[in-house]
Amino acid sequence: MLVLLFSCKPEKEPRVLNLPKTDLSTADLIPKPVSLKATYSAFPLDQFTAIRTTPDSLGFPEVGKFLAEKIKQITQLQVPVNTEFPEQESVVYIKQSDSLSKLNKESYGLRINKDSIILNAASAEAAFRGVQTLRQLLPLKANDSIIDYPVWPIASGALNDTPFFEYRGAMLDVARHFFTVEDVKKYIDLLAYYKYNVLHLHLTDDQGWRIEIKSWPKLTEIGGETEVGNEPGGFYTQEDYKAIVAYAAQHHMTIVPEVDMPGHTNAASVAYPFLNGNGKTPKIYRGTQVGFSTFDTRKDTVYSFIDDVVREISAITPGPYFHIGGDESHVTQKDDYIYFVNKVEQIVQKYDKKMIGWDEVATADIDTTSIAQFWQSQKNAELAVAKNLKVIMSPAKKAYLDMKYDLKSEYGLNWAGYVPVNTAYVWKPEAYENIPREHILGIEAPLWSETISTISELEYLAFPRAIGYAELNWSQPEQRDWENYKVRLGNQAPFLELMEVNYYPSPLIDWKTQNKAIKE
Ligand code: TNX
Repeated sequence: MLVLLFSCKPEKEPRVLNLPKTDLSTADLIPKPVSLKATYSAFPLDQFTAIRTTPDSLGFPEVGKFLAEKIKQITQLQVPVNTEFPEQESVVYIKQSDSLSKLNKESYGLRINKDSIILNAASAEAAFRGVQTLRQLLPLKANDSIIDYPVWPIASGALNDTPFFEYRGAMLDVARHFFTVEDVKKYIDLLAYYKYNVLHLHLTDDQGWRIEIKSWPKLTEIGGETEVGNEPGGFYTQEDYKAIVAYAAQHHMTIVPEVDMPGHTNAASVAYPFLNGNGKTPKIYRGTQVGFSTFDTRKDTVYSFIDDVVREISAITPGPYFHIGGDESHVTQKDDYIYFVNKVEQIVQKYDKKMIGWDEVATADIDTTSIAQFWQSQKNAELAVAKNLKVIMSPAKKAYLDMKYDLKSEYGLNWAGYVPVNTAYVWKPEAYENIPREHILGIEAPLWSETISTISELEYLAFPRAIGYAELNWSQPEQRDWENYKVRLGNQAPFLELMEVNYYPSPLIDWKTQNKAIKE
């Protein structure tokens, strides 16, 4: 009956929708935006919605298509992007704004009205961050009582947003256990939803070498075959790595490749024994001890090898960084270590990359353009600051995703203590251990893989803690609040379950789960 009535109406007659009252200020947004004002109405996302973007080559149309794809996954709606069609009634505009680009390259503003959504963004990158906010506002279930077809009402209001830290990272150790391209893509999907912009891949270690180097094929022929335990290992061909880089770029994320040296190099030395500097015959290693391997730092051939490795990886890495590791070189003499880091820094710079190293690299005479990653030693981090380096914050006690949550944790280590969900969230990265705010690029949360070998185990350790680091990285310090965060985190359960994420159902959180096992 209703359908008939509608089809008789003139085409342009506006719909009469019985939109629900909403309150944008109580939305479960993580990270929390800078400012937000509710107008208590709603934008009806439905079969008459369209997306229009700035039609230029700056990447806006791709962001529009990304949004359409994500809307389709939840609603089955095919929202057209930048196409003409007469029936559009509610439009999502994604526009470049020059005034915002003066603020910060990731700043955006969102106006949600009854018939339009306007996402103003400094850049496509900023638009992509704003699209994540929009995704978080999209109800997972349609409202069927508005009109005789499904409508997903989006709470109306206005929101302005900009990141606190510029470097919002996660690290995945694919060396101790290998993770496939598909696994890495799923991790990227989840990180991007929470506005991460960096994924650091720990590609080499004592137990395995995971990236094809064409000029040194045995690295993966031999080093790709092993991992911790008796599992089969694996490696990325350069094409695989490029696919990861491209997928990350579609999500406005940068890949940081790490080749860990001069320690953590047993797998490379097994493949090419001339590299070895610990005086022993290199043998395949499947255990989890650290600190026994080192390159020979005084051989020129070692540096020509490193030159090839850095050159090949840099050529397929569009991001600005190359991570040289540099941690736990316990069997490298101190002067050899300094000599090594200085030489490798020059190689990295020769290929136009900025060097990142674990905090020990601050003991060498490195350049101010290099970056130290604070994982354990406050002394090294302070040394980095004294040398005027920037610092990435990854203190193990707070930010290590491979630390167990508590006594009951199925996976993880505990050498830096237990890191329950509240410990991971309640700290101030901008005021930690005397490192001045101006030196801090942001938090990176490392996930070492000695105890995990599947994507589901990875998810157990990363989620929900990685969501908390997202908020510490993006939101202003005065916006962070454990009691309030806890509620928003509990409300992530339906999304995480829809994405089939095996998150740890921490008893500290009241999970709004659909999953019976967690409810009980
Ligand atoms: C220390 S953190 C390491 C890694 C281990 C990790 C385990 C760092 C720079 N080195 O080699 O995997 O602890 O938590």
